[in-house]
Amino acid sequence: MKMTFRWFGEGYDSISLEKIRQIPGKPGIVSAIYDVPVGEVWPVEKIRKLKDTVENAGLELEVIESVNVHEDIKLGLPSRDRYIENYMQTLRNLAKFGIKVVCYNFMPVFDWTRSDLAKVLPDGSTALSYEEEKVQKVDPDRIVEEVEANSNGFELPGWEPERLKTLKVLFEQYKNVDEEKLLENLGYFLRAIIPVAEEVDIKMAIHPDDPPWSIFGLPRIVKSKETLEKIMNLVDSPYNGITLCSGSLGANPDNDIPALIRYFGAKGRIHFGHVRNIKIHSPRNFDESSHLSSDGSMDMFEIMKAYYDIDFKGYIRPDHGRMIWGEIGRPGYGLYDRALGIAYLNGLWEAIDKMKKRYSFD
Ligand code: DNO
Ligand code: MN
Repeated sequence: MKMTFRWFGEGYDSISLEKIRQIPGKPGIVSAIYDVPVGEVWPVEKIRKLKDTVENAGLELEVIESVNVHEDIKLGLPSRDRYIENYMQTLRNLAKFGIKVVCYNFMPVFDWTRSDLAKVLPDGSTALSYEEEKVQKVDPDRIVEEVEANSNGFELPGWEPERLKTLKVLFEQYKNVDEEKLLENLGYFLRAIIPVAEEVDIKMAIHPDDPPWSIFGLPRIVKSKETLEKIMNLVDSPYNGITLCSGSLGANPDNDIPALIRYFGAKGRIHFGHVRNIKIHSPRNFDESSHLSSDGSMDMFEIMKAYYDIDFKGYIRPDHGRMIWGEIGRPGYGLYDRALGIAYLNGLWEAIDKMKKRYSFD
């Protein structure tokens, strides 16, 4: 297991690499390039600059999260071929700089969705939170106005002001795309890019839908064991793999996270683990909690043990954290709570390792 930390890059993240370097165990960096429009090729010079910045700070960059997929690919429009070509070129460019894993998602229109980006928890910290009732109240035909009204003054990924203008058109286009069609479009994309991924030795790792059920009437295809299995079968290659996000999949209690890790891990399909906890209050209502098992609904020990038992050699990162100790910044991506998450996950790992090796516990 290689522990990592997500960093949004110079000018996009208020947390410096110098601070990240002081997190116990010195995690590797997970990052991306943000000033290239989705669908265009990531230029070699920009990748080199990112790689150099990270390495000059004494850190490693082997994981990209995310190379986003252009909406035309998800919609299956004729223009997708150009964007797929570009995606393949981006993979080739990334490979030149030693990138080993590329995380991506296939969620229509939005990345993760929450109804509150700064819910105040009883201890005074704030967390991302999801309430189904609030989300259901959003009328897809009034999506721009509704999203603006609900966003609490923050921006969610995919909710950028300039993109809001195109939302109505996108929603119209998705009326012709059901889950079957979306899966077909993912298959088309994977059949094109996986041979390139194999050639340049980059493992593709799809991130689950967050939350793992349909919102705003849009199709969702990465939400359970069955759907992941279908995706793995689209192209039977270890390069067609998964980012197993415990907080995303775990929002549906039917998803047994340790069992999923063991199942897809045994097949060599998990390349990246997002390990975080959430507190489920009632079906489809949850807050993101600290990483500690007793603060949420996930058994983090069992999750780490599953990774240990499959002899996981991929990358792990804590996922969203709360905002604590007065920190302000990008919701879900503060320094303190995620650094605590790393210390805790590393602690679990060390304990499991020593119990097994020294005392032969199972
Ligand atoms: C949520 C986060 C996501 C993730 C993207 C991957 O759990 O990990 O924002 O980065 O969906 O493409
Ligand atoms: Mn995640």
